[in-house]
Amino acid sequence: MQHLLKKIRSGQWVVMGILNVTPDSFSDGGRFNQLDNALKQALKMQQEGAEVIDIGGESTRPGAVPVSPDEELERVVPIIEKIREYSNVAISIDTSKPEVMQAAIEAGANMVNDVNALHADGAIDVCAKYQLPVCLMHKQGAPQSMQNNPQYVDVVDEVKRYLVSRIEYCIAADIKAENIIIDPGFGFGKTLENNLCLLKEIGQFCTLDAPVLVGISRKSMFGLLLDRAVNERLVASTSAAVIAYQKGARFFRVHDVAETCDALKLCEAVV
Ligand code: YH5
Repeated sequence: MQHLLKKIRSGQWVVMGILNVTPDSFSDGGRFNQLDNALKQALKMQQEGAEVIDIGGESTRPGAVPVSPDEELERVVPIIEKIREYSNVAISIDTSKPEVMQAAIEAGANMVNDVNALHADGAIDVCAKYQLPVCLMHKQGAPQSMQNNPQYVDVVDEVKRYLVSRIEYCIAADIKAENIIIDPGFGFGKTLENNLCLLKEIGQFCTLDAPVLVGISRKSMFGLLLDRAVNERLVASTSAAVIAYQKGARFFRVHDVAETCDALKLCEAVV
């Protein structure tokens, strides 16, 4: 995984494919719940160009119901083990729970993706112990209520300050600066206007000296802007990735791996 961060720092892009293993997965419709389907989906995304597979066992979509650590573990660990049997693709564990981070890492995960930016008790200790890359994401409020009434004076400034403070928190806990990835958290306690503003100004995050991960794929902002259902947001999602690339972002968390890789190859060819 560290080689991928080097790749990003040298200016090349990396795509992370999303693998949801929640029964209520919003855009996979729970179809990939079975182990074999999850494996097939992971290998397909790898073949299409994903260099990281992000595995999440708890839905973080607005209004989602929280799950226990045990239930989340039972969803993600068998899938990580299964993928490891067949592939060396880097695996990211999308969780906020230290127990899940630990078990996922022991099962073969190479990176922690925490939408809660290591706020949970013990989360930072697990990350410091294993010295793996960790993605720190901004959100305002809890998933259950975050979209009710997001409020910012200056969304870019506030998100930037938050991420800088989380980077400092990690450094103080002996997490190496080179292992820290930052993410403005599109859709997490943000209005459509906030999300568009963050996309427009994503270049400001790229100056913070950490790789910037963009997770905008199929999100509700496209539904609001275009009146498109989740499965009709491919063009907007890919276009947003291109915009972010042109402003300096190099790490993309997406559902549609092949299409995003095509678009990014084009971006890279236009120099
Ligand atoms: C992210 O941005 N997002 S889970 C609602 C949607 C579509 C997609 C209704 N984990 C991020 O993908 N991790 C999630 O339409 C993430 N950055 C990082 N680092 C939510 C999600 C989604 C929600």
